[in-house]
Amino acid sequence: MSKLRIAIQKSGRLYEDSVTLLRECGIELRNVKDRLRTESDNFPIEVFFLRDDDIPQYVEDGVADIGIVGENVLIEKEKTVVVVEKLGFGKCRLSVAIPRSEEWQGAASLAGRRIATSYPVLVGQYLEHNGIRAEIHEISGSVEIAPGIGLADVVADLVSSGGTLFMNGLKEVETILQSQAVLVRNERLQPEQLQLLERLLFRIQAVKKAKRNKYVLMNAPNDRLQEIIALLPGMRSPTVLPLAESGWSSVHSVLSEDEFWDRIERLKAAGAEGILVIPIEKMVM
Ligand code: PRT
Ligand code: ZN
Repeated sequence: MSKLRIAIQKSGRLYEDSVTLLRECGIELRNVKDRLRTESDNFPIEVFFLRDDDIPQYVEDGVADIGIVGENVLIEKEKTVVVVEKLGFGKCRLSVAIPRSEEWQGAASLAGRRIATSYPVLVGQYLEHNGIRAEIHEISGSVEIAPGIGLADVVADLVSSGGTLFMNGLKEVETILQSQAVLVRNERLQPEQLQLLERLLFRIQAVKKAKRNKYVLMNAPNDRLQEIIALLPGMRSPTVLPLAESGWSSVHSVLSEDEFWDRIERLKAAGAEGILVIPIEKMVM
């Protein structure tokens, strides 16, 4: 039977989240430690563990059918693959940072300066877009120390908390790219692989949706029921069950993250009591 071959990071910031996502999709992987490839007993998938930088190439070449990689790496590598889904982890941004003592007057401040970065393509595009000429120094790691040791004047590096820049006397002044991990696929997948990808994607979307939603239960006085139900969206409509105590009902529904606190406050104000909030594992619509 044919398999779906997926490339994920071997170790590093995307590894844990990538393996966890597959597990949450019900895909059990045989011992993943220190392996270059592994398979699953309960889904026709083969996993290749690679350096993140190599993933776009593997997927473009069709050595892997699909892959999980940061948008920053994907764009930098300029490979032709199809982005299937944003995965919501590995979030960071590629930013310009300058010594804290310097003033920033927009991209023009970079004219004629030496910029250290691991992302020469992205930085080159940014400079071109702004009509600025500057010198790009490509270095593969520890970009943040470049100004301190006189290798460059400024940097363009990945940032998440900003702590690394701060500790190196730098300040973030401009974002070139917002990035997160994405699922990518080869442009010309075989029908069997496309079908397997559809199955995987269906599961990924159910997992993502579940994370954005909570299951809520509450007790509601029957005379306020209409008001309370009106505050709850639910998958179709809320479930209402009578409580043992007359005059009260138990109301069950699903609330999304972005409206959660606002709704809870309004439900309380409408007379709901004993509100329980429960995480959802999967959500299939
Ligand atoms: O060995 P391999 O080549 O596979 O891994 P790698 O060392 O090239 O990459 P890795 O594991 O560091 O990162 C993989 C991907 O994670 C990146 O390509 C991004 O898409 C994503 N990501 C998310 C990050 C960060 N957040 C991040 N903070 N990648 C790197 N960083 C670095 C940042 O450059 C800084 O030096 O982490 C440091 C700490 O960041 P602060 O701002 O929190 O201090
Ligand atoms: Zn890398």
